[in-house]
Amino acid sequence: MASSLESTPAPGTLSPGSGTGTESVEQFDAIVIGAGVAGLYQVYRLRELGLSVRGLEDGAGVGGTWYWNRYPGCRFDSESETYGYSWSKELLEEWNWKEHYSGQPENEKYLNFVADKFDLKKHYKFNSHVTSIVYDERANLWNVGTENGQHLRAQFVVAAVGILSARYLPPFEGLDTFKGESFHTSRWPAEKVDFTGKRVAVIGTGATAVQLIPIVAQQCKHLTVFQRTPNYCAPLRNGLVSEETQNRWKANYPELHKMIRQTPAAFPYDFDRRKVSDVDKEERIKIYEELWAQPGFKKWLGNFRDIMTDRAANEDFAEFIRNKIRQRVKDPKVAEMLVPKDHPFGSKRVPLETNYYETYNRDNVQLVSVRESPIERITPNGIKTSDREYEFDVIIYATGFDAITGPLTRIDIRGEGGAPLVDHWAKGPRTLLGLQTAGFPNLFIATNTAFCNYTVCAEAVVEWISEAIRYVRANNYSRIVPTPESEQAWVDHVNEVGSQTLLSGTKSWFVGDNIPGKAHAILLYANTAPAYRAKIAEVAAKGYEGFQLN
Ligand code: NA7
Repeated sequence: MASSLESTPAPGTLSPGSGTGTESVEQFDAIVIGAGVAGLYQVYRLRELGLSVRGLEDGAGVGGTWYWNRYPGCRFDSESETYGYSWSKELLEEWNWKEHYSGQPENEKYLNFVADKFDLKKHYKFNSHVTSIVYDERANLWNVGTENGQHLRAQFVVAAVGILSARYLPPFEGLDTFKGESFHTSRWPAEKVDFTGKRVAVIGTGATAVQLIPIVAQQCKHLTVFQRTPNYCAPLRNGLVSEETQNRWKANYPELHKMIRQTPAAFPYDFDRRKVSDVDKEERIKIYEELWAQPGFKKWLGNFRDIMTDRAANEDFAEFIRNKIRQRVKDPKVAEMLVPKDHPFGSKRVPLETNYYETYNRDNVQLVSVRESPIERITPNGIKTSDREYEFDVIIYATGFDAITGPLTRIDIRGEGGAPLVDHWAKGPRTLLGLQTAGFPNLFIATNTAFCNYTVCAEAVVEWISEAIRYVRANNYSRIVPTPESEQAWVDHVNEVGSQTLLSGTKSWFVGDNIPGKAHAILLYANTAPAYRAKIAEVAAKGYEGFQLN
């Protein structure tokens, strides 16, 4: 049975730390976990500082998100020219993006191109699933263990583990009994999956499923989509990049990078300065239609400025989208099932789509609401809901991730006094600036947890961490760690900022509510990206205010 469900541990479980390999211990100045967007750049920067660096990567190659998520239709929802690294002029000159919203195969190629160009692969051990990171207080070193028995030590550890890398597989009863093929979208096989003549189920209708569903529907005999919560999906409007556009980007990258560093979420558009109520209904509809015709997230992040903070303003645009859905889906009953009513627009990540709604007009596609008839179990032949049993050849779990905290809490991380990170974070993540945690000296988190186009803020985070490590070494300190007071102040600030937006009141991975039993806490810093970058720069400029150096 082909399956992508066997290779990773079940949610919440820790892999065994013991291995079968060598007992010898390798020592480095720094260990970087992950070979994705942040990890590759982190290895590059630390090497530039003259540190000995070892990268550890779970996958067999570089790419992170763009290595694992190989499902049909997987692509950027960010504009390609904004997602690429900005730190190498030569790289910007050499790389050509093929599509405005580049697809996974090309994105994986890009990160391989970067890794080869800067000779980064030689620093990595691949197929190295990190299971433990334990602080040795006396030696001021971290012991890092992998599933295959590697044991390494380093003064600094940078966890560039991504925010959406710990897959979530709902603990459905009978999961292992299914006789057909089953896949989680984030552990998709490298070989092409052939759907010809097959009856396929997709569970989930988040950003991943919305990319996948229209493509699988065209290839399979019959597709059944199991939906719990309908989303406000908006047209991606992808296209090929012309030579002229490519050349224009190349000639203007400095200006583009400067511009996206000033917008709220580092995309090439800003919120309208006006509030919804500043403009009369007729004019508003005209503006909404114009936004709708634009590619990417502009309908979300280029909308009126109160759309994410004022429920009534939000409702005005939400109703506009609901009507778009109703216009696109022929069967009014199915259309109404696809119309979101229980949460504000944009309070969950907005899925961007190509022919998503039209897919439900196909004869071979059926939509099942698991709110009305919940999934009771997976059976040898398919899926049993409270209504009936459905038979399938393939089940696709597009059920998301234990976002942001999961990639760290699934590793056995222990800091000062042997204290487990999982306990310290029991009520939600506790960090200073998303970068470090009190009680875990010299352990850095190189993920972008700002509300920000991923690469843009990941670069800022990597640069901040690199400079902090340089500063520690140059000034003959041995450790940097947040004080408990400054960590508490940051947690309070993150909660305060989050509570002023519509994000905190909606069940989603932004607040941990997609995982049963996970603490409800705002996981992203919901301030603007420029405010985040200014804050981390200010802290560094003040000699790492709030951090203890000794
Ligand atoms: P998401 O956005 O978390 O979507 C997961 C989907 O799976 C969502 O529709 C969930 O419904 C559904 N789900 C989860 N558990 C169940 C159970 N038990 N039964 C039925 N349906 C379930 O993950 P994605 O991979 O789509 O996207 C993650 C991010 O990756 C995305 O935001 C982009 O940034 C890229 P729910 O909405 O929770 O009711």
